[in-house]
Amino acid sequence: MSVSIEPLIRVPLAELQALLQQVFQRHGCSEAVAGVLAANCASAQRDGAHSHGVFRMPGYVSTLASGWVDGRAVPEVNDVAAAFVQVDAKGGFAQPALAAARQLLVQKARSAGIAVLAIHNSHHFAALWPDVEPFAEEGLIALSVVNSMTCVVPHGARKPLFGTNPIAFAAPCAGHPPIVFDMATSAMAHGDVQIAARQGEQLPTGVGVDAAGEPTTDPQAMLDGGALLPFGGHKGSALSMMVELLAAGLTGGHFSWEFDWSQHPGAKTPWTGQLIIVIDPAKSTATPFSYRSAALVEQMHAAGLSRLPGQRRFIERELSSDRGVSVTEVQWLELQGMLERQVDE
Ligand code: NDP
Ligand code: PYC
Repeated sequence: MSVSIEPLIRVPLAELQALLQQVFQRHGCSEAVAGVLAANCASAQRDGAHSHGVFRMPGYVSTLASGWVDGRAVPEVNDVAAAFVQVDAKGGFAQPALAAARQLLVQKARSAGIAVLAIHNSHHFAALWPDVEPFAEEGLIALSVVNSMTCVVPHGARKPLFGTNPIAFAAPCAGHPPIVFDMATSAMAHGDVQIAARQGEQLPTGVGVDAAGEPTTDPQAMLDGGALLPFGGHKGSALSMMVELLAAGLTGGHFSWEFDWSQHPGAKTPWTGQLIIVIDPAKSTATPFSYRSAALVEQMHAAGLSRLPGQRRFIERELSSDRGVSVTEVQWLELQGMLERQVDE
């Protein structure tokens, strides 16, 4: 879904990232946290992942202003077992927690063949692919899940309970970019529903329900007391349940319904948990994995596939590198404004 039909400007990635870093610091993040979040948000914008790029900045800023998240948190990394790392994000963002534990996680994965990173007490407000793609770039396979905030009705239930709960996967592929997918287990990401509402668009049936629990195509009705549905009926619902179990049940983070942000007006970032599993395919005695994944990709193309998951982003990335990252004029001005003042979303 495109973010807007407003006039666009094109900005070098480094310039956008530097501005985002300043905004995060201006609104209470430490330099280290601001650096990680700015890189994440700029890369989403670069790749055309609009629901989790610059669009998210007002939400980050209002959340920081509300005192709901600690932008200066220093994560505590615990080496709990041969293949298990735990991080207490200390009420800060999940990405700096991953950054703090990453070296140990990779070391364990390369030694044991597999390693788990369990993050809790963390806020994740971003796309998930930036958390897994770099592992594939260094030859590893990575799978991550994060739960969000109650807004999805489990299949067969009457009330929302689950979050939009994405699953992201990345694997190396010889002679090709990594194979990466990243998908909400809801029929649509909450961010895309917000964008549709702002643009006055209608959504397909099966995406969500209104406040009375009746099917609706109106995104605003889904946001105003309504809810989303899992993708694929009972199948997406089972995956969403799995995400709750792994990202919250296993890590010690909050389930999507377990936190109460009502005393923090402006808070938008889910206070939950995240799990990352990293596998070193070099430990397999079979044909090197990246050749096997390349064989699969080639057969998929031979079967008529025109596009792989992740491919749209890689094409956008190339365009951004040639022409600069697209940002609407309004967003650019808003970012400048965020350097001057607090923002209410
Ligand atoms: P999409 O439905 O847009 O895409 C899901 C995946 O399918 C992507 O890997 C995408 O690749 C791929 N894809 C899309 N269309 C095709 C196609 N025609 N053929 C092959 N592959 C295709 O994503 P969602 O709306 O489900 O999620 C959007 C973002 O929201 C994600 O980054 C997710 O992490 C984020 N999110 C974050 C949450 C959080 O709590 N932090 C909660 C929920 C969502 P490509 O990228 O190349 O288009
Ligand atoms: O788009 O569903 C979403 C989402 C939730 C938290 C961050 N993004």
